[in-house]
Amino acid sequence: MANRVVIGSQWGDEGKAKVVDFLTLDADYIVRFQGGANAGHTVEVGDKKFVFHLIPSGIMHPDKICVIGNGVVLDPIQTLNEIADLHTKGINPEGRLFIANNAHVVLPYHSTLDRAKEKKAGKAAIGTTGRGIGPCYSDKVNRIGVRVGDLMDERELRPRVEAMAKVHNEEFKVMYDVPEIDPEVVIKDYLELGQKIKPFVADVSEMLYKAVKEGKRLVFEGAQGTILDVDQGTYPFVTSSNTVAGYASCGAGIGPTAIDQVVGVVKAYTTRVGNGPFPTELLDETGDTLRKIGNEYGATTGRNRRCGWFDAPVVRKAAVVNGLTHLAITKLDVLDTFDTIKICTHYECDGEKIENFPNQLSKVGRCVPVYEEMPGWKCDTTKCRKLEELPANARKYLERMAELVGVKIGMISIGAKRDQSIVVD
Ligand code: 2SA
Ligand code: MG
Repeated sequence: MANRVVIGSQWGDEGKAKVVDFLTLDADYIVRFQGGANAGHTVEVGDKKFVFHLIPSGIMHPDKICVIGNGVVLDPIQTLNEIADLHTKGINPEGRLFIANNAHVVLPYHSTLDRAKEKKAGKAAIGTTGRGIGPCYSDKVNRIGVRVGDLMDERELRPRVEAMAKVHNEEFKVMYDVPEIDPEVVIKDYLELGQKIKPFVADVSEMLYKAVKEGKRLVFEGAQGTILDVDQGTYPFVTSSNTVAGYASCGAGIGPTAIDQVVGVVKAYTTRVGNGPFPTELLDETGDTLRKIGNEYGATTGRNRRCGWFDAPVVRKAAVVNGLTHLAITKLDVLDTFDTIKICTHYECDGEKIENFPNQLSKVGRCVPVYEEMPGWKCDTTKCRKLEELPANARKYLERMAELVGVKIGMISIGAKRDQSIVVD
């Protein structure tokens, strides 16, 4: 049985949670490896809707173990809120939720700084979620961060917070006009929070190493998407972590040999939330229709998602940088009522044909999408459960996507519910 990484192949919100939930059915461990509470993972089971930001959605399955790896930036307050919320829904995560003791902690000043920086940037703002993700990862690589394991021991926490507060108060406070940090307050508050999350804190890599040796099945749940990756995306309009499959290894503290398959989740069209270039964006009625039918509003911030046609160069890039073995196509049903559907097969830029999404921002901005038009299928696909049950035009659309990307389709989703899934052999 394969260990799989599930990755967003576009700009996030591809429906990863639905695919992860489905693949979780035959997995033992579900592992988050990057990002933080900027993620918004929505799962519908029966008539209940669950939105997760930090805790892997696999927690809904009572026999699964959920892991938050060292690559995640963890806000303990948000984590405790999610744990409390799970209890109200009759789910007890104790004994099967584990948080890496070397994951970095998002402190309140990180979100304050995130928002202050965005405000100061004005028109150049990234359009972040304001959850403090960038400042927390900055502190991590700047070697002034606080880690989850530090919260359990004042001897660890005090020097970390004092170092962080010193830099913050001498530099950021002045640059961004944000309040001063009192290290004593942070130490007191976070030692208390540390006691509350203590039952969940573990040496996660050791645990996963054993699990792999015992032949347990792992699903690594990516957050955001490939084109938001800090190296591969539309830099600087990206998130502050590596969102690609390779980071599952770094961010969970396991070797890359543990990974067998990489599933790229692909929305049947494209969306983006936040600023930055988006070649196939539709700023017209068609874009509004996609947003309405697809319910394209941010799960974390409620922001309108920008909508556009399927963009093959974007997903081709995802195939390349993630080594995708399968595609999982989601939200195909959103296109059910369209007369015709456009596919961007490649771009034209400075007189050149471009098939792979460029790394240079201004070049992306100059790319003009070249479209192919396909007839719609104009019928309800939400009740289809087999590939053969899909209308011929829908199958042709899927085939064309797979052909342009060069990766086979393993799964198709035609609705938010768990059973609205088609497995392709
Ligand atoms: P940040 O907050 O520093 O990570 O923001 C940097 C960029 O990354 C984008 N980003 C996202 N894009 C799509 N979905 C995300 N999660 C939420 C959701 C977003 C929401 O599931 O809908 O609710 O608004 C997510 N998280 C980060 C962000 O828009 C910036 O472009
Ligand atoms: Mg999301």
